[in-house]
Amino acid sequence: MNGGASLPGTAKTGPPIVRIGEVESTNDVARVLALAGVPEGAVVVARRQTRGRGRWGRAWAAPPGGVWCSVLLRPTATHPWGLLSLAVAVGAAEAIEKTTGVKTGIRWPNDLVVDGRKVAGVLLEGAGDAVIVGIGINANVPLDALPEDVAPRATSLHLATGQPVDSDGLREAVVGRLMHWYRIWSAGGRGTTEAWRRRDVSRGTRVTAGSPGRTVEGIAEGIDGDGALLLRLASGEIRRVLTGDLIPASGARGAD
Ligand code: BT5
Repeated sequence: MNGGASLPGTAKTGPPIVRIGEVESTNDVARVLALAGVPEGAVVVARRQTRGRGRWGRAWAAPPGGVWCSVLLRPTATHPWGLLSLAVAVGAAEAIEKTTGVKTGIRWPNDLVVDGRKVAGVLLEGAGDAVIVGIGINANVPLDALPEDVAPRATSLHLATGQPVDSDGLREAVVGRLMHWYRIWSAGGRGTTEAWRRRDVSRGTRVTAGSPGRTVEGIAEGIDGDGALLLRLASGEIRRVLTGDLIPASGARGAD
């Protein structure tokens, strides 16, 4: 199962787990592994990232105390990635709940939210035929270690539970649930949108959706069967938004 890969810090059997102290981004390391032919299921985990990234080239703050990891997948199915990214968010939310007991919601498409604040994010990137799933969770990250503009909208599991979180246990649970939902996605994704909808924290709230420079405002009405956001515009028209973000509309309360 190891595909002959001989990497420092890897497990003896099964896909490797590569542990790194400090790295720019675990997704970059996973990408190198992917292009080198390392098998599906390999995990890269870092204590700290110096150039963690989110979507659209945004920065992801990743000081010590978080779960910063990337999982290498080699999908053979051709189902939309959008659905896979929703499935990953569901899996991560389940793992957080199972490990810490903290009720975790999802803000479209895949922000994980606790008490209205972002606790984790998911980033899917292609690497040849492989897909790298990057997951970042503020497990024990002190909020004052986050940039000033991020901290007020963020939280940590330590803060939510009042006690330190077992980061390794959490990461193992996240990878376990991720692989579970990945298998479901590979088999057609049945049940994914339903599981996602049960965690939807934005439904019924006024939001701005879309990608940078192309936004539209309306009331979030959940997602359709493909995982697209359904937005009710002022005109009453329902607009499908396939990719992008969701932010509370100006003047509106945070999506909690
Ligand atoms: C995400 O992007 O939420 C995806 C984050 C993925 C991070 C993981 S860590 C392991 C792997 N390696 C990487 O380099 N990345 C992945 P997006 O939806 O674009 O959200 C980015 C926004 O979240 C930023 O613009 C900030 O507003 C906010 N943010 C940044 N760091 C944060 C943090 N630690 N906690 C909460 N919010 C944060």
